[in-house]
Amino acid sequence: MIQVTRLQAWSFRSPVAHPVETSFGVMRDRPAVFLRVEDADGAFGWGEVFANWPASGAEHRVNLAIDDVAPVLFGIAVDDPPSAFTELTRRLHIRAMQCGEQGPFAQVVAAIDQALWDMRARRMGVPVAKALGAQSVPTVPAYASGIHIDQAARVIPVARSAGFTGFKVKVGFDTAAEPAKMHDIARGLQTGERLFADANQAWDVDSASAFIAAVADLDLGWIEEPLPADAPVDHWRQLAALGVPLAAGENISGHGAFKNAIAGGALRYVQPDLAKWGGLSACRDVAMSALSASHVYCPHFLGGGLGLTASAHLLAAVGGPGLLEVDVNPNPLRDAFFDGEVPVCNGKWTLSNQPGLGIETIPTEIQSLITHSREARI
Ligand code: SMN
Ligand code: MG
Repeated sequence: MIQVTRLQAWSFRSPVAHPVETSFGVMRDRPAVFLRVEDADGAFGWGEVFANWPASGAEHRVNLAIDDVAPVLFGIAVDDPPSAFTELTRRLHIRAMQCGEQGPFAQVVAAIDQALWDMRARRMGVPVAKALGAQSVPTVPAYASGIHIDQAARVIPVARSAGFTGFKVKVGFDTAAEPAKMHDIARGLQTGERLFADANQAWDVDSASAFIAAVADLDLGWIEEPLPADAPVDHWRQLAALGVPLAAGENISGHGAFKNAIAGGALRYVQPDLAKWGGLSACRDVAMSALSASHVYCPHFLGGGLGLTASAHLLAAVGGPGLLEVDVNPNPLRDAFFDGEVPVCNGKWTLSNQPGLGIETIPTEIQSLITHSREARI
């Protein structure tokens, strides 16, 4: 039986020249939380915990991982990551509910799951994608994300020169003005390029319907979270009937909720975030369910280089026409893992063929951005 005998956790914060604005809030720095598991043989694995929100959440997740999760993690077998994910979730369920912190607990468990797969794949001597079932480690399609609609004219050319051919624009700030802006952006696209929109849950069904009707001629790849993730399924279906593909998933958590979302039939693109819930094990289940229901799995991810790499490996493993989300806002906690520039060319992300996630240690250049670090040993 393999057990984790050591858990390390670090939080980071990178200052940003320009806040990342969404319709629900502003990120005034770029946070991240990385975890490292190790077993008695010294085998190790890395994972990333969602830490974008709340603003002070990163350091709390480090403490949660060490004080609340590590003691339980040390007591379970981790030979099989999906079984470990299920058992860890089960054993932490009451404690997470008792403190009303189901989200942060799920996010820490998700990172541990990524790390257990990284450790397992290293033991196997194969990339995580292959340990998850990929026959080869291909490139995966990728698109540029995090582009504020009012910055698109500046950012899209930069993203294009970085190798992207798809661009997701943030909307929901000034809904009445945005359809015209979307038409301007679309006119500036080159042949073969795709445009997407992300409202971050900003609208109700009436304002979402108005926006969708006003951009219906643009052949958008999808409109993401036009409604709150928990809006009634008939509101989602009402929007889907307008004919523009809908996407959601970053704010859906749990096997049951994803099963209902897929069965609801309104989503064409299903976007679980392996750092928010599920890790590789459960998000792989969701991805396979989406594909078998003729939907498309597109991993949501917006954070550091660890979780982005894990998302690329999961997309490579499950396949399908989905796209990897790559935030193009400045973030050294992402870029340091790729020698300063993400590996995208002609709209494709190239995965490392190294064992595991191909990441050995925290890049030197971001170690000065550590805000809190702790460890626990068995
Ligand atoms: C998003 C979420 C949080 C911060 C920035 C962007 C967006 C995404 O929903 O899909 O990345
Ligand atoms: Mg989104």
